[in-house]
Amino acid sequence: MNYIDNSIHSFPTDIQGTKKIERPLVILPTFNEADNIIQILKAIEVLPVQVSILVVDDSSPDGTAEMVINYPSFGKNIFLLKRPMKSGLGSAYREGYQWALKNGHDICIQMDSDFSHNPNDIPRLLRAVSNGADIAIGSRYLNGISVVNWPLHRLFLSLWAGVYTRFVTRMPLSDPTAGFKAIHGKLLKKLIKDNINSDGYGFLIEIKYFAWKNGFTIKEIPIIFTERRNGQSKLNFSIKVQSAILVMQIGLGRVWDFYANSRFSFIKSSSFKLRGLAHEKKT
Ligand SMILES: Nc1nc2c(ncn2[C@@H]2O[C@H](COP(=O)(O)OP(=O)(O)OP(=O)(O)O)[C@@H](O)[C@H]2O)c(=O)[nH]1
Ligand SMILES: [Mg+2]
Repeated sequence: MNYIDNSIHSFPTDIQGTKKIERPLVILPTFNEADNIIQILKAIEVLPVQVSILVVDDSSPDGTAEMVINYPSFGKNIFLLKRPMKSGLGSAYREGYQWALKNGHDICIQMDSDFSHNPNDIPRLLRAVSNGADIAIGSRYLNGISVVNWPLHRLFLSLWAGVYTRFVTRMPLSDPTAGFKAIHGKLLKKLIKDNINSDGYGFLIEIKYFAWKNGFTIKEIPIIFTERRNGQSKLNFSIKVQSAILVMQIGLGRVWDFYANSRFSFIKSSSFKLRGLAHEKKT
């Protein structure tokens, strides 16, 4: 892994009506986002809240990383974590979180780099965390359906994934597969410490389940989600299947916990760790 890691400057932040957040970091995972990356960097830079940006690029063949390096404010408030090969969205975020903690950021925003997530919603997510949430989730389905320009089959898939995930995990969220989030450093530290480790899109679900299971404060914020502006989706069949399997693993873990905690007290003390998910018992 090659860090292009210039020294970080501190960006005092003042979002109206909130406590001061010292150093928010926006993490932008990219794979072949050359048609979006400059526009999104610009859109984040002009926000009324000052943030640093970390692009986590998996050596995109279309030269996304080179465009970041050549961007005027690269090295001031914009940084690049370049990885040798395409390694999945979940692992991109995990490495982004590790980088954030190492560099003293106390809050992370995670968002797509294709304008499906509107940069203008960043201050609202930050405000929710500043006001006490450990994780603020940009929800597409909190006030009805707020999705623009998606083909019908894509919308049905997303709605079905939400119903399936809610049913299996029992998480009381309107949008359990959402990807737009702000996360407090306290939760980030625990995520890294407990080594949650799914690599793909399932990570977006796993992180919420982890927060919910461990009693962190979750707040959903309504957003409008728009079909990607340029470029191609990376969401393929195998990613969908992997995510469905991860949710099923969570469900099996819940069943195991239920029995371990009730009928089969002789296995009560055992700890059960699925690939990608550490189940903690509440004391
Ligand atoms: N670093 C890295 N980024 C990735 C990887 N896969 C996807 N991304 C990025 O993650 C974000 C979400 O991916 P998308 O392809 O937009 O997936 P999606 O938003 O679920 O699907 P669409 O709505 O169809 O665009 C985008 O910014 C991608 O460039 C990966 O393996 N590594
Ligand atoms: Mg997208």
